[in-house]
Amino acid sequence: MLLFRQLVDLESSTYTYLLADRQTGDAVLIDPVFEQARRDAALIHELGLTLRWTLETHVHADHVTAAWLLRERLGSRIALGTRSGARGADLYLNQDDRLGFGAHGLSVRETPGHTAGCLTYVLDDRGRAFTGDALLVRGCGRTDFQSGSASALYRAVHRQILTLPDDCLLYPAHDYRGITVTSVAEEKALNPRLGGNLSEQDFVGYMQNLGLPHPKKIDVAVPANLACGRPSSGLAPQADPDWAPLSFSFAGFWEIDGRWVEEHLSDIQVVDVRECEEFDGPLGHIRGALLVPLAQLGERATGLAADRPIVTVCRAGGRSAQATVILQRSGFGRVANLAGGMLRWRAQGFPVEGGASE
Ligand SMILES: N[C@@H](CCC(=O)N[C@@H](CS)C(=O)NCC(=O)O)C(=O)O
Ligand SMILES: [Fe+2]
Repeated sequence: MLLFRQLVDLESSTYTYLLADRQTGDAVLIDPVFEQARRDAALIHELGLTLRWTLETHVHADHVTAAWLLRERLGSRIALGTRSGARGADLYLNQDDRLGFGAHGLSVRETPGHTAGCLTYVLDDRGRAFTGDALLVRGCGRTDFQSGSASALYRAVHRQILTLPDDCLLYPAHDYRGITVTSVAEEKALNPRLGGNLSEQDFVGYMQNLGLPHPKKIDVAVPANLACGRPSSGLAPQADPDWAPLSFSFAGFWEIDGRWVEEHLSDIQVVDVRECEEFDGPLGHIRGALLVPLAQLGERATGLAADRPIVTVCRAGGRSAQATVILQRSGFGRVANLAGGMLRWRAQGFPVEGGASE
């Protein structure tokens, strides 16, 4: 069974695709975005997957890839087109190469024109293809920089993409209106630049008159992507909090596990956001925890010490996750949620004050 997720970076309108074999857990990520490395790593971790490869459809001009960051973080390998001109990848891909993940695989079609090194990745069953910026939904990538060529793009799209089965779903690298997917049949009939009866000459004329401004980040993005997204001057990854071994959840919260909390109780403030009767109820509470029911946290936050990190706790870790948001809004930088709340704390055998014995 295939696992498939379409992720978006709203800043650059870039789509990132996660594909994995549900049985083996082997995963690949197409076109990950630098600023989303933490999010993508969290999703991969939470789904129990192993990231084998990051694949680039091309050297992007508008955002930096997360390929290098993910290789550092997760040990994935980097693959992209031989003709991309990028250095530092683990594998350079050419027409008809196949990259497997578990029982699935993606085959490579060279689709130059937006850039010379653009690739389209086609799933084994030809039910889905990832077209990068060669073919967008009712559009296509521009051809006015990075060795672009409108003639080359016209031919590549017609020979390599529109020859796929009519019901093959096409997933682009960008959509600036939030449209997520199209199909070969639709684009063959309805693409206003490349579909219907439009000729190569019609297309070239169209592309010469797009009149688009250059992408805002082109001067940073292209050099960085030619090094597979390796940080350099002017390009630093978001720093992770270093006051404790926190993990970031795909839901967007920083979490901490019970063992570390138990060992560092005297260095932190534990803020329990349950109701009074729960705090004194059968689950008990953590030694030294300060009771501030969630509804009062906003107004009482100013009374918390600013010199010690805060760990929030509740019954199961839900309300306390929201508590981290409230505290961050109130200006606290070092805040984390106790994953699993008192239920997990007790299940792990950590001590409580009050409460009923098991
Ligand atoms: N406003 C965007 C422009 C992005 C852009 O030019 N995107 C390229 C793909 S890298 C493109 O081909 N766009 C096609 C279009 O906008 O029609 C930015 O500054 O990043
Ligand atoms: Fe592009």
